Amino acid sequence: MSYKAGFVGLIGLPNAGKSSLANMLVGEKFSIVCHKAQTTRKRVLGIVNQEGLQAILMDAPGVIGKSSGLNRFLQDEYKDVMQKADVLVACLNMDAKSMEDLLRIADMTAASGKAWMILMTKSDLKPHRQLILRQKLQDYAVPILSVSTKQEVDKHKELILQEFAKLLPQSEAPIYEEDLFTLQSTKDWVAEIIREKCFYNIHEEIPYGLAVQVRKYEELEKIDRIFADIVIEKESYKSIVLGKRGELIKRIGTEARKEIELQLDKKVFLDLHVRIKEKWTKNPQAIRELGYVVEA
Ligand SMILES: Nc1nc2c(ncn2[C@@H]2O[C@H](COP(=O)(O)OP(=O)(O)OP(=O)(O)O)[C@@H](O)[C@H]2O)c(=O)[nH]1
Ligand SMILES: [Mg+2]
Repeated sequence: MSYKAGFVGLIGLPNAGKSSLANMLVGEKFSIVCHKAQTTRKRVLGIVNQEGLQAILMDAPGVIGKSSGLNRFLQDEYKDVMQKADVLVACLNMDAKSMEDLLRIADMTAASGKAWMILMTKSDLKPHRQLILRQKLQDYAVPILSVSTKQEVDKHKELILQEFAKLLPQSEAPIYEEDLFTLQSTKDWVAEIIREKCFYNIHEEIPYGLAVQVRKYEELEKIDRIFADIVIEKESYKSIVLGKRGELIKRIGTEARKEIELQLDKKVFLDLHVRIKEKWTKNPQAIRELGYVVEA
């Protein structure tokens, strides 16, 4: 029987539901999700293994038109994902502000010259829009599916994987071991979970200039001891991140710890510390130091 394997790049606007979709397909939460735009920064790889198929999903940042500082990294990162993927999925979210933005994503994906397909994400929202969009997209002559991560998940998953199996290249064998579902290290994953809890709990623009770095990870027999920094770009943000009597950072720590413990199935001690790195999102060297580097 023929075997198919390769990399699938998820391309869409910020907040299009790419990470939610990736988690749904993999069946594990390997990529963080938030209602705020620009949650995903560095690409995260998740692996779906099925009989005759290995799809390596590359969850990328959303497509943005800005190109300085941290935004420059986000732009370089999705472009690199587009280049490295075997198959591209244009994720067109039904709750996007404008239809033109969605058509632009489709055009951009088509222009790559790669095998691709369209997924209309968040299909539980605005059903009327789906019909109009479907008509406008017909000329591309690529598969179009609708998907919601909130309804009929198994059905959607099966249909999408069937399309991947058609589009991905033949391969002699799986590219990665079949019992892996992500290539992210525990340390990086933990930093992402903490960043997700910051995104949910801290308001206004602060999360966009916030990074998390795990300083020390001690794996003991009965407990993992994790020491992490929440890095912000302005001194004046510190009191906001800490909250009254340190209540906010405590809540962030508790939420992150609970999720990490659940996933690792182990007790965790989590120590969070706020560190200020003035204007790091505008400083290319600081951006790199915080791990935002497009891999060669
Ligand atoms: N109604 C509805 N909401 C969804 C669906 N999928 C995702 N969402 C929500 O949409 C928001 C954004 O989801 P993400 O998966 O973080 O989107 P993303 O495209 O990865 O966003 P960035 O990483 O910021 O580019 C979250 O609040 C999700 O809960 C869906 O199928 N239906
Ligand atoms: Mg994302």
